[in-house]
Amino acid sequence: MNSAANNPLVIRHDWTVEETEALLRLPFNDLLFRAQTVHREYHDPNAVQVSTLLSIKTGACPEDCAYCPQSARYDTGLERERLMEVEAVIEKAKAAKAAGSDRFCMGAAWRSPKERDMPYVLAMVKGVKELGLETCMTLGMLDEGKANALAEAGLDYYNHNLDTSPEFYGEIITTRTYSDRLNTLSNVRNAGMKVCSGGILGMGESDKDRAGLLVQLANLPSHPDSVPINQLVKVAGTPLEAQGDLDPLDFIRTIAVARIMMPASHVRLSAGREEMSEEMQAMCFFAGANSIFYGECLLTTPNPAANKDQALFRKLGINSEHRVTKAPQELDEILAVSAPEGDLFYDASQGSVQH
Ligand code: SAM
Ligand code: DTB
Ligand code: SF4
Repeated sequence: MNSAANNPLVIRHDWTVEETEALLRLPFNDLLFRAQTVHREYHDPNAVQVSTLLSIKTGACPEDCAYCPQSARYDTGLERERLMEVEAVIEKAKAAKAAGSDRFCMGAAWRSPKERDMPYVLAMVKGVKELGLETCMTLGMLDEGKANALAEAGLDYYNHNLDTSPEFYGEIITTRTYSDRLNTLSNVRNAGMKVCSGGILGMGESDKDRAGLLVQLANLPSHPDSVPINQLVKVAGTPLEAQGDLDPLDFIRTIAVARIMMPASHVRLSAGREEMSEEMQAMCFFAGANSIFYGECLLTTPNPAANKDQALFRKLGINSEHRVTKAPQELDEILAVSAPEGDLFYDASQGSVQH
């Protein structure tokens, strides 16, 4: 091991699968202590970034991702929908902002966006950005041209997950390769957008596969700004519908190791929260998760209701991140456009719920 490997606070890009597996196997308390120590060096321990998802084009996807309710190959009873109208997307973004979200993520069930879709998608980016929200999209694979067009329109983040280790990947998806995914991430990075990339746990992968995924993410030329860790949502009709349950402690361990390996990134406790207890989510935050999807729906499956998340934040003394990072006049603007009847997130520094 070199000296950088001995300093847990250094940003590294030379992780090995073996040392990552060793981190995953640490005694639980040692692992969580280490993750929390790193977390506090790089982040406010009581701030969580809040994103809202919207499916702008649902179902009938040509890909065969074994976890996905939107693949045309599986009968999941999902009603397919065309690309939404730009105005309807802006209305949803306004509602997300009023509910206290600070990033709006738009997802499409595409292999990659078609040329004819681009004008609409670019108009969505511009319109959502004008509301003062951060923008994120996940539209499938991007070539250089489309990545540049999205960046020029002002898209802040692009989500494209590696999903699992290179070794396990072929068990889950056959219609696009691991290097296709790495190429898209490289096009996104080169276009100057922030990268959001992570994976899914609970698909039958081994500890070594979890380590393999984290190594791929942490050894990218720069760490993804945002790392979503999803727990598989088992959807009837998909090949993974009867997959056995993941041990919650293994999920928390993986969050902790992601935090240690990518100290400055936002690690998102993503899909699967609907099945998690408050205690488990609290453990995930302690292990270093500092971002969530907020709002009653992920893309097509349920997520905890907004008031449940507000109550959880209040119990844990957690603030939505924009409250602590935005300049005071910006915060005033946010409060001014918020629906007066809706509780915003608890502001722990004030000790009361903000209206
Ligand atoms: N079609 C685009 C793509 O695959 O890049 C964008 C949308 S896709 C639904 C975005 C991500 O959602 C997937 O890469 C996967 O990691 C996650 N996802 C999809 N279905 C899921 C499920 N049932 N449980 C957990 N995560 C899921
Ligand atoms: C990510 O990693 N998780 C989100 C987002 N990126 C696009 C999607 C989760 C989807 C869960 C299944 C569904 O709701 O369709
Ligand atoms: Fe299509 Fe994306 Fe679902 Fe795969 S994850 S089937 S690419 S929508």
